[in-house]
Amino acid sequence: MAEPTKEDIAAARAAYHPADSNGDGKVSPEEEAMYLEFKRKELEDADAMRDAQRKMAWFSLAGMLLYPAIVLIANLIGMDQAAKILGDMAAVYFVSVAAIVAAFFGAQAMQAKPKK
Ligand SMILES: [Ca+2]
Repeated sequence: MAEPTKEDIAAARAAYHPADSNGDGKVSPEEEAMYLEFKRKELEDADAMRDAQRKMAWFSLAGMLLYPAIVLIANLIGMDQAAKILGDMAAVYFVSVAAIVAAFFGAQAMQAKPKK
């Protein structure tokens, strides 16, 4: 059997439509409706993901900024053990949260760049 030429591949690509799920070369109204529904879901998912990431970044940032205050409060209300544990955890906690926040803003910056 002959190998498909570049022209064959180009023709197959041109005939292909992502909405044509049964591959008959036509997009029926059902296929179109399904395709649009699928696209809508995709957009909703991407939107929900962005919201979740944004919430997570803000939550991390708030935790980072409130951390010293929480240590102080624990100390003031006499929870010395809690204050000590929080103090011991601080190094790991700050690095982890900084990584989360950096990853979030890094991803945002990458997405903002136009695709080549
Ligand atoms: Ca079809």
